[in-house]
Amino acid sequence: MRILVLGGDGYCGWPTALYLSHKGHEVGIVDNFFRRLWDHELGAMTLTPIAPLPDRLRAWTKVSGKSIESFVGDITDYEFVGNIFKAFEPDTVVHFAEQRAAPYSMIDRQHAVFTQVNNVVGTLNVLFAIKEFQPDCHLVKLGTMGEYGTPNIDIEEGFIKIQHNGREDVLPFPKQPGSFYHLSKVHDSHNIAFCCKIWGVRATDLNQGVVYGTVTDEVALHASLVNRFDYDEVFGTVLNRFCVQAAIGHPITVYGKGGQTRGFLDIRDTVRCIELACLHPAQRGEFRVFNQFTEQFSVLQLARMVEAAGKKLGLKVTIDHLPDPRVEAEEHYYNAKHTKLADLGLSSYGHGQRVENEVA
Ligand code: NAD
Ligand code: USQ
Repeated sequence: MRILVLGGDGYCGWPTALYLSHKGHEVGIVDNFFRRLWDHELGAMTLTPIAPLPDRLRAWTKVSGKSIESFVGDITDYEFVGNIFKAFEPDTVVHFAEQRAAPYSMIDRQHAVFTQVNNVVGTLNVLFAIKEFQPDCHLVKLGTMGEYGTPNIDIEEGFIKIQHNGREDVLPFPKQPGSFYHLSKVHDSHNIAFCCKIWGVRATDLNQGVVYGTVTDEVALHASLVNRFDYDEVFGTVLNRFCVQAAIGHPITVYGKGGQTRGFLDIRDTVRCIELACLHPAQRGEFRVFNQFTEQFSVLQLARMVEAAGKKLGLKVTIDHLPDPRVEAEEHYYNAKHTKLADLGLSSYGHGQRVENEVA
């Protein structure tokens, strides 16, 4: 397949591009290096020293004998997006290219507006480019489990059967996102579903849980292929942060009671989920939603697991409960379905574990 990876210089996009290239697909990467710029803005840095994209691509060609084309530019610029579609003619577009940190989107008005404009306009441009230049192209879009929030009922994969006043319908699952970032994903989902309906676009919305880890088989092949690993309080996700805290002797920063429960997956599963979605495309006009995670943990359970793992390594790990800087339920019911990717053949690297929320 000819697969265009938007956001291919990022944490999930880079290992995905390499995995797809390794599997024999023709891969193109699109990125404008916003993510590297936000590090400068925040005074933060990936723990692993990532190489510039041209060096990464040269290293990949050297170790694999395969080449990945790159297109540097901003997907909120429609002319740029249109030109890439004309040049690359993708069968599939995998869209990672968004501002993805909830805390970044909550800094102030400017960051909230930036996040929503960047994410919503970028996705709209991709949808219009599919309609104008490549109507049969399958859009594989990264959404988030956080679109659903934490309702007091089981979370379905995208849709729920509802009976109301004696009538029945299958409707989009209610969305209760917890940040301007998560809201941008809800807006995207609505726009994508609408374009599937009116133009016959084929799309898969992958509601991904929190990703952990950094190494995949491909990024391990050469020092210049190393993936980014964020641990700062804005872009660092919870398990990655806890591991770094344990390693340096910093108390683990559990926000509030730690009963916040989320779906998680190993980065090696992210890349496999994406290929599965590409290989089994949605039908013309179909808007599919897959919940993309393999394990479910509360924040406190993660802290305890990291504490136990640290102990085995001879580290003295302590756990702190800090006031929660976010507005979120610290104790809640959580049971999210995630069978559709498994039905397509996903066998996970994770523990496949569903641990009940011990605080709740
Ligand atoms: P990331 O920030 O590391 O990568 C995103 C990439 O997109 C960056 O390289 C950035 O420069 C690029 N980008 C952003 N805006 C762009 C624009 N307007 N034009 C061109 N390039 C642009 O993020 P990530 O962790 O790799 O996440 C990728 C996607 O997966 C995001 O959509 C995110 O919401 C979703 N996701 C991530 C996680 C996670 O735990 N990391 C979990 C669930 C969903
Ligand atoms: N948390 C702590 N301590 C920390 C950091 C986080 O207790 O030091 C808690 C948060 O309060 C939250 C949970 O851990 O309850 C998860 O936070 P996170 O920063 O790891 O993840 P989140 O903000 O939800 O965002 C991340 C990605 C985002 C993706 C989302 C998937 O940054 O791109 O959409 O995970 S999901 O959580 O399923 O929405």
